[in-house]
Parts: sequence; C-alpha cells; structure tokens
Amino acid sequence: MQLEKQVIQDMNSDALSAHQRKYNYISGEIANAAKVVEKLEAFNIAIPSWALGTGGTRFGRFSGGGEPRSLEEKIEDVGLIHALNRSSNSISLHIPWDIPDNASSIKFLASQLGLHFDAVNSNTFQDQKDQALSYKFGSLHHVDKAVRRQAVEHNIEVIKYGVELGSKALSVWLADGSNFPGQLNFRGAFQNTFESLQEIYDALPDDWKVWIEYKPFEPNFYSTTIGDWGQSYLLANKLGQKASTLVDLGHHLPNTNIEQIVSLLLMEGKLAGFHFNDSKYGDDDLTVGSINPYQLFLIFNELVEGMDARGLDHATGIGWMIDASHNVKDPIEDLLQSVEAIKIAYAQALLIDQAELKAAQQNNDVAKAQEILQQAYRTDVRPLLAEARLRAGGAIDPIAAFRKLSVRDELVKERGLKTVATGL
Ligand code: PSV
Ligand code: MN
Repeated sequence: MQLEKQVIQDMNSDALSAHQRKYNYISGEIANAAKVVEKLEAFNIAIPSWALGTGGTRFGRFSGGGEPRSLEEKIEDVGLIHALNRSSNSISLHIPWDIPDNASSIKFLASQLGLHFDAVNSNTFQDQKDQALSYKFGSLHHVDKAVRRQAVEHNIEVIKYGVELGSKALSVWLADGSNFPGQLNFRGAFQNTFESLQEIYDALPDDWKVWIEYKPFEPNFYSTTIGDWGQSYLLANKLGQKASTLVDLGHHLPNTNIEQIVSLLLMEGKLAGFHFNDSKYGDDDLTVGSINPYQLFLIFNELVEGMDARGLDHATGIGWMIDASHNVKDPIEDLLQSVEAIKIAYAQALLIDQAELKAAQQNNDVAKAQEILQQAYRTDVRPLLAEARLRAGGAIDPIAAFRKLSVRDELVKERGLKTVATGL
C-alpha cells in the first residue's frame, strides 16, 4: 500500500485553518520560527526494520494484524510513515532477519518511496538455523577462536549486504557477557572483543563507520563485555577514526545522566548516534518521550550546543534512529509518535538562547539557567513541526490521517490478520 501526496493533501484541508492559527501564534511568540521550521524539515530519523511488527516480551506476543511479512513490506511500511511525516527517509536493517535477496530491486523499491538505507546491524546474539557454532557463551569475546571467527565473518558479511544497499555504517551490539561471578576473565573477554572488532574494522570500506553499542545488562545479568559508554569509548578509541560509540537511551542504569555522556562523547568526536526509546525501569524499549520527555530535551540541548561547537550539521552529523518495541500499540502509530517526540525535543532545544545560557553559566546564575531551559521546554512547538511537515508534503496530523485513511485495515486486508514480521 502507498499513500499518494494528493490523498494526504486532501486530509490536510480540514485541519488547515486551525493549524494556521496556531502557527501564526507561535511565530509571533518566538524569534526564530522560520529557521526552526527549516531545520525541522531537514531532520529525519531512521526506522529500524525490526520495529515494524508487534513487539513482545518473553511471556508473550500479541499480534495486531497486518504485520509486514517480508523485507519489501517492511520497506513499504517505512514508506507509509515517511509519506505521513516526511521525517523518516531511511530504514536500518538487521541481518539475518532482513537479508536482501535481490539488493538492486530492494534499493529500487526504497528509492521509489524516497528512502535510503541507514546503518546495517549484525546479529551474533542469537543462533541461526544451520549455524555451525553456538553463541551461547558469547560471540566476539568467546574463549574459542573458532566462534570468534564465525562472528567476525558474519559482521563482514553484513558489511557486504550494506555496501550493496548503499549503507555507510555497521552497528554492532553484543549480548556477550556472563551470568555468574567467575564465569569470565574480564580482561580476556575484553581483549578478545577488541581483536575481533579490529578484524571487522579492517574490513570496513573507506567511507564506512562502525558504531559500537553498549548495554549494562540483559541477556546476561552479571557482566556485559561492552557494558557502558566507557568500555565502548575505549574500544572505539583503540580501533581508530572510523569507530565510535552508539547511545541507546534504554541502555543505562536508572538515573544515569545521559546528557552528560552525550556531551562528552560529542566533544571527543566519538558520538556515533542514537537508538531512541524510553524507559521506566530498565531497557523497556517504550516510546521515546513517553516517560521522560524532559531528559530527551536535555539531551537535545547538549546535542545542539555540542554539534554547533564542532560545526556539525544537525541532520547528518550523527546517526538518528529509533529502537523501540511496540507491544500494545500499532507499530506505525508508535513510530509516528516516536518521531514526533524526538522532533519536539529538537525544536525546543533550538529555541534555547545558547549565548544567554552561557552568560548565566559564566555568572553562576543557576536560577536564570534553569529559567532559560524551562522556558524552551514549556513552549508548545507542535505547530512548528506541523508546518515543517506541511511544507514537505506530509500530514498536519499524521496519526489522525493514518486512522482516517484506515491504513491498518487496508494492511490487514492485504496481508492478513495473523502475519508475523521477522525479528525478535
Ligand atoms: C539490544 O537491546 C538492542 O538495543 C540492539 O540495538 C539490538 O540490535 C536491538 O536491540 C534489536 O534487538
Ligand atoms: Mn539498540
């Protein structure tokens, strides 16, 4: 199923006058409305191929129907999201869940929908059918060189698929760790991981990057070999220029100051990008901005300030991607909400007068600094987002349009009620 521009424009006509009233109001309230809209128009967030189906937990999975049955259908779903919000122009694939049988036709389909391929993700956290050696005790850190070799080769194969599709980065997340004290020699595991990553690094094309994701626990519950940003940063530094650290918001222990991590990684030129989600307790993979939108805003404040300091383009300077699980919501609606929350935080951060904030910091004027941040955070920037979408040919209200156009019903009709997407 595809959504034509005209259909979306027709949807917009009902909401147009209310939108214009709100947009005119905010344009009068803030100094840089036109500039913010321009930046919002350029800002896109990649959709992970594994988030287009219903998520689940180890206790169960409740499919909502009409899930994409193939890579082609996953790409179509991202096309639907992008047609509605004009902010999701790329897809991130997980191999082997999404092996492209015919790369050129997959690429063609994506380009027809205005999409390209973001980072490709390797998977050495599960055993695949017909796999020679098991990852039960880890992959790149494994005590057995033959297992490490198999995992390295898998990553090199993922790069090969990525090259065919025009990706420019390999994203590596390892489940490697231990469940019990004494199970692992920490130094040995770290050293093995480094050496395996070095082999992968050496296989990267010149214009490619490798992004190293960290996570403190799960599936292992005593230690994780790349458990925090320090360990990821250490590896990225040892590897070289093409390696950097990927921040998944859910991969922190409770109350971690993520904005500070982001600021320092950016300062060191080692922030690869993001996996956006939100959490209340652990790696909950909830919709970004649904639990702690203020934290998201504070992260974007550091991003805007830090990227400007390094002269980085906000839209392309680092990788922006969602990594969430939609257990009880329609995945497409959830992804639309995620993109909206990310862009709200970004727009609010753009409202901060950085010179004024620096002056307050310089004068130790703590109350003023807080006022500046909260003034921006409490501004309703949604009309700016809607205006950016409208100008780009998207929907003023993407979820309302998705519902009015009965997109899910159409997908169920096309694909069936009991389809299951590949992935977790
Ligand atoms: C692990 O929790 C993770 O965040 C990694 O990014 C994986 O690639 C992704 O989830 C999908 O399982
Ligand atoms: Mn992730």
